[in-house]
Amino acid sequence: MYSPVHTLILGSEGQLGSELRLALQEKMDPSQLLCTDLKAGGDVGLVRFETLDVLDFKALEDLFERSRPRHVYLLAAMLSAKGETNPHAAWKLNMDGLIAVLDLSLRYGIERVFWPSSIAVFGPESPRDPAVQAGYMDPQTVYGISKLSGELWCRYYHTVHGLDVRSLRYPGIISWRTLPGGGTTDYAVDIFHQALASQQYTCFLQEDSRLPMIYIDDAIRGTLELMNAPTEHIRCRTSYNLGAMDFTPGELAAEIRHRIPSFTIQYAPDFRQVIANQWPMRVDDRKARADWGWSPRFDLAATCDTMLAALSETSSVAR
Ligand code: AKB
Repeated sequence: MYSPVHTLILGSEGQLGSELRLALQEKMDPSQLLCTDLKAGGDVGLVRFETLDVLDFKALEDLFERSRPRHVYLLAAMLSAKGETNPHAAWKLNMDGLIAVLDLSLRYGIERVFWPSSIAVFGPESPRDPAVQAGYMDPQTVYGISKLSGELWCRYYHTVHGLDVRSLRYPGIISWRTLPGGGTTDYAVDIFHQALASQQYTCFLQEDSRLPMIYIDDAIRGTLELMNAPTEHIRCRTSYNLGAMDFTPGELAAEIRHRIPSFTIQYAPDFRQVIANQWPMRVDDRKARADWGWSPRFDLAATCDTMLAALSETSSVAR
């Protein structure tokens, strides 16, 4: 039996969830934070943690009943590349999980819900440079279809039921504490690990494949700024484009080579290239900037400096 908590994170041990947990742990009384995931991840300190499958509706319902959160972050999802290898499982997790959480949030009077969308909502016929906030969308991956459908469900629950659900379309997220799992933008994380471990990397995207990206600190800050913004400032109830930087594997490799001169890269594009070709090169995030003051802080150089310093530090601690 739990006493009520302020914030519930569902999917707290993934790339985004684990960093959000750390950020919230610093900002609030840890006893007010409840985290769940399919399996335990890192050290959660004083934060309460339960293993939970968001597709287990009874368990989810029981969790809402016991913890009565005010804010809920639903971060459990299957990403683009993994989703293409198991489309039905991706659809089930990404859709059924969302609708269950939206229903329970209504029933338990949750004040604010956060759900992540992605640049995967765009497709080959969408404007790519930049992707506009509201335009033609034709996602070709199951992940992208689930994200676009999820955005419409979020807006539906807001319009019809008044649920305060907020969302961001994340670009590729670059972080060092955990590895991303199953995305098309994962190369931009793996490359740093390999650059330090073996000074060489074989990239699954081609040299000139430009994609929008964001450093994790900006992604977390943006998420919390969106969640803390006054309700009347949230004028987009599907999901906000979130821009930070964009680069190609070739440009990222060159930045790494400035810092590790022996670093080399080869290119061996695989099925993820087809996905990357359909995604935007840049995003137009003027709506997020205008509505709730979004402004990124990390560019490519700052991201490289921070990633290499953090990963060098963690590998020297491990030695
Ligand atoms: C992926 O590559 O699938 C994700 C995303 C951009 O949503 N990182």
